[in-house]
Amino acid sequence: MAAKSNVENQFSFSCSFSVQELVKEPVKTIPQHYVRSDHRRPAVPSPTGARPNQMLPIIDMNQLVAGKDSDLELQKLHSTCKDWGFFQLVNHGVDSSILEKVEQEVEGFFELPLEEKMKFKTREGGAEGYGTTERDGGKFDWSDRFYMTTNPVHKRMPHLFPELPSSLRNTLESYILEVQKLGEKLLCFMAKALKIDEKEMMEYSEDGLQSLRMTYYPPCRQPELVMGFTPHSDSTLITILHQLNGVDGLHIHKDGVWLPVRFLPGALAVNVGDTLEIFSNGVYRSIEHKVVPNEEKERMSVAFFINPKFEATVGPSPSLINPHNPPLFKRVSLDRYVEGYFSRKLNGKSYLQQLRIHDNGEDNSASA
Ligand SMILES: O=C(O)CCC(=O)C(=O)O
Repeated sequence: MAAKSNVENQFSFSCSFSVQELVKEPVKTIPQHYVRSDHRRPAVPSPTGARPNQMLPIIDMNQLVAGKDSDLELQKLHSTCKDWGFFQLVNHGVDSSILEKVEQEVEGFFELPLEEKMKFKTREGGAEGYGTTERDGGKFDWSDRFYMTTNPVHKRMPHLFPELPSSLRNTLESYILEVQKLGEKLLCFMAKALKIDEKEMMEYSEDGLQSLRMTYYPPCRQPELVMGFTPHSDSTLITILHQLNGVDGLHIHKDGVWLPVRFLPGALAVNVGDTLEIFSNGVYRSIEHKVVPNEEKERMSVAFFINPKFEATVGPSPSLINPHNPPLFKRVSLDRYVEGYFSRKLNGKSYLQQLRIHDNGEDNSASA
């Protein structure tokens, strides 16, 4: 058999590193390392039996802050975090010009030649940087990502955020300031609804660990065979998601079924993460979600992850715990919690289950 030429080698290397590169050539057969085993495939509704995507519940930030029915809106926020763990936020205060700029800049980043993007590639054993992600069973998600810590600023990897093209970096800096403010406000409203002192919530989360992921999902002719993003819940307090170009694809796991969801143009999606489920002692629920690629269109998103501060202990809020409401989760330092999350392959809510205290009341946090 003839040896592969350099060009062929280069092409197969690029394709194994980037799905975006792979689809630049017409893909006749989806490579096996993207094809999920039968029980891990997304259930994609057939076009004839397709149900319209479910509209996520809407929370109006203006109503929460100053509306005449702000108590009602707070109640709605509370019940949505309990029942859905996912909502879309309107009148969120992030200027539409910033949202549009983020869209342009992130799109511009993914359009860069591969060798430019490879300067940011994920390093051996690390979680941060640019690349595709291997999942359980050696399969890869049908997406390219760029994940990085953004706060505390001294935890930013010197070869990632500071080295981004300056217009992307400046745009992300402006966006981050906006979503940080928004996240703080939302967490305070959630604390209020949970009857936790807002000061306690602020002390827990202010200037906390924050990170950002930009994801590019190329179109896929056979979306039923692949996974754009493997089912998972976020390890965060909350995540704020900007679906950049209005192409749907997010599915959430609610009441035992996967629901494809859609948002209003300009809305931001917010979801409860595992640490908030733990902090609220199980009152709020983090929600498993996944992404199924679109058959014809590319999809892009930016997720902003808000976590407790580094010195914090992940555990139920002390002000919620009493003899009638014992802790449902173990306590573990944020460092160990994050390390545990990233050292496992993503698998739905399995990490959260590990932190659950069993019926015998045992709190063996050393094993978490
Ligand atoms: O792209 C999306 O809609 C979801 C992304 C996501 O779940 C993540 O980045 O953790």
